[in-house]
Amino acid sequence: ALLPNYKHVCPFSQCAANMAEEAKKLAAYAAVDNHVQNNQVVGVGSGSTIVYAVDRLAERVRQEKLNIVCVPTSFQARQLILQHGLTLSDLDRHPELDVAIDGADEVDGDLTLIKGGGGCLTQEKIVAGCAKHFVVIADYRKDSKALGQQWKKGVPIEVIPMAYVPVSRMVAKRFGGEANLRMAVNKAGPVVTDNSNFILDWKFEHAQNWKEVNTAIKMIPGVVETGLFVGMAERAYFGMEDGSVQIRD
Ligand code: ABF
Repeated sequence: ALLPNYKHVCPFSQCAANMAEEAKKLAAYAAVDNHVQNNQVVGVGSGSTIVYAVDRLAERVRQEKLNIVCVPTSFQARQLILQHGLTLSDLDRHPELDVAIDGADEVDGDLTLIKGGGGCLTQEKIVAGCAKHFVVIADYRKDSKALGQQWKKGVPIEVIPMAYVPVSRMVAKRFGGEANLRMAVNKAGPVVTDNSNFILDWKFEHAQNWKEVNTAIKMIPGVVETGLFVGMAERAYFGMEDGSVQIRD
């Protein structure tokens, strides 16, 4: 069921937050309804939008008695799958997925993505790369003409811990801007990924050829993966402020 209309009962900031949540839900439900069928292996992304997708997936599995196997992209996704009583698998048993559904931090007009705001970019990219179809779900705030217009925190780069200083220096020297070690919220230490690595957030200064930049950054010793997803997403669903869903192919 749709959330109630909050426009007249809450202060503006709360309205905006509720609107964004409703938009996430609309996108997630549309993607699950359009792309998941019986007897499929489904990649489950990470973040807050994917929570709605897993809700819908579990609902459909229950109601339609679907046989669905889920492959997670993170510890969070694994927990979500288990909490919803869905069938958990992995790439050992299911190296080929029918579809992967995931959120994003920013989606440009070419379906190039910035992902990894939640730090799960490497497993997300691996799972997306194993899927026949990779579908993105997002609210209207992620929709962008050019990367950097919406997501201001930079491109996440997962690095082997001992290499974070040289990688940071090389990225800044070669591509401009600065690449800063992501710290835990309490600043007590660096954020550590599910793969026991660190994250650099590269704040770039201008638009670049993202395919070339992605390849070049990945060649730097110590880089595990980047949050640039180029040529991977086949379709994006955006939940909009007016309650509609926009599709980008
Ligand atoms: C993951 O979660 C990411 O790669 C991205 O960083 C984030 C999007 O989160 P949300 O859905 O909470 O905006 O998919």
